[in-house]
Amino acid sequence: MKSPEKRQTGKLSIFMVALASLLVLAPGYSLATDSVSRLILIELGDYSFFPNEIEVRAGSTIQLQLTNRDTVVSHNFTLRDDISGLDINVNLAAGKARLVEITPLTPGSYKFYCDKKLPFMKSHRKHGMEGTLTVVPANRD
Ligand SMILES: [Cu+2]
Repeated sequence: MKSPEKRQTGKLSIFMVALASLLVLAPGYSLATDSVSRLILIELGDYSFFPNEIEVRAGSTIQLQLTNRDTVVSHNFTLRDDISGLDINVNLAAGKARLVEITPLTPGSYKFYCDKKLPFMKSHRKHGMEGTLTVVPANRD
């Protein structure tokens, strides 16, 4: 028959195992905290993006908060690149905002633009509504 003292030790070792698993999990949680996505605010309006230059590190997740500041004109944020796999096309009616999350993996320089165009008019891109997303290698300081 087990003594009460032994049973106590049994419970304690179960507790220790539980504590150990928590400690093993802990680094995972802190990693998750480290990789919290960065929020970048981009305003669309007057045939331009502000800012129109964005730099991100390959493999990190970023959130783009896109806001159309114009009161009448619709715009969009288009970024398509077959090699990098980036494929964004977000339409924004006047005054609207949307949040887009991306994780660019391939270093490079990518053009984003507004592809809106009225018949017989220059496209918004030709008006200058264009910007650059630069993805720098993950290990660069
Ligand atoms: Cu536009």
